Amino acid sequence: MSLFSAFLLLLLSISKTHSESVPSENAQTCPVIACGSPGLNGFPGKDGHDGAKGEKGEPGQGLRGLQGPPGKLGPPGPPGVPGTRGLTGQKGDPGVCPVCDTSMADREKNALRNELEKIKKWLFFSLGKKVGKKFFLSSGQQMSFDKVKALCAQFQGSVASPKNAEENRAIKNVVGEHAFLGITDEENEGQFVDMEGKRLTYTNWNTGEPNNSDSGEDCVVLLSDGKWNDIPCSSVSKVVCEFSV
Ligand code: MMA
Ligand code: CA
Repeated sequence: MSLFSAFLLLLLSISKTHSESVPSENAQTCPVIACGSPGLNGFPGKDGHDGAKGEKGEPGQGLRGLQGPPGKLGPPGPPGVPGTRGLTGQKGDPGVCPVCDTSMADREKNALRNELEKIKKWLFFSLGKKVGKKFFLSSGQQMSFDKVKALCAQFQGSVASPKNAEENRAIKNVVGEHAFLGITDEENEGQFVDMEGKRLTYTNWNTGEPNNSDSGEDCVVLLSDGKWNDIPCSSVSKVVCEFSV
């Protein structure tokens, strides 16, 4: 008998002995076969399959995480209420309008002004009696002082009243002979004033004048040499008016 055969025979005998010694489920109820003592516990069985997934647990109580990065920029909000009115700015420079209607009116005004200046120059050239901003003119008539005053006023002028030697000379050149000046002492005897009532700052009295001859000389005339003499206001003399240019 080979060694292999002997091993098989041994296995077979062990298996037979074991099947006889292990009690069946009906072993206790078996009335004939006497029960043996219980066998030893077998080895634990294999692990079972995974069970069904459990329900979601309660939130954890772990530590709070770090603050995340800032979110995206939101949409712009609605406009705010209007602010209070600012301070008024400085006046701007005058505008230029080379094509509009007002420029036409301005051009016409300028043309008229230029024409007027030209005519004035002809007058000054012809009569040659302009001094500074004063222009002296005579009507060539002779009349009392009150009438001279009225006539000059009628033409937006006043009786010639020299404020300096140049003006005095200009008046003399206008008339050449006795002309009333816009100077009187009708208000206060001996206190000569101009047509605005102002004290004189320039005088050119003839020698011995003013003498208020016969106590009735409150007006003044320019003599042919340019000197002054006081005479009665009722006497007649040449008209010379002064106009502002
Ligand atoms: C003289 C002289 C003047 C006076 C006149 C009045 C000729 O001049 O006295 O002062 O005003 O006479 O006619
Ligand atoms: Ca006199």
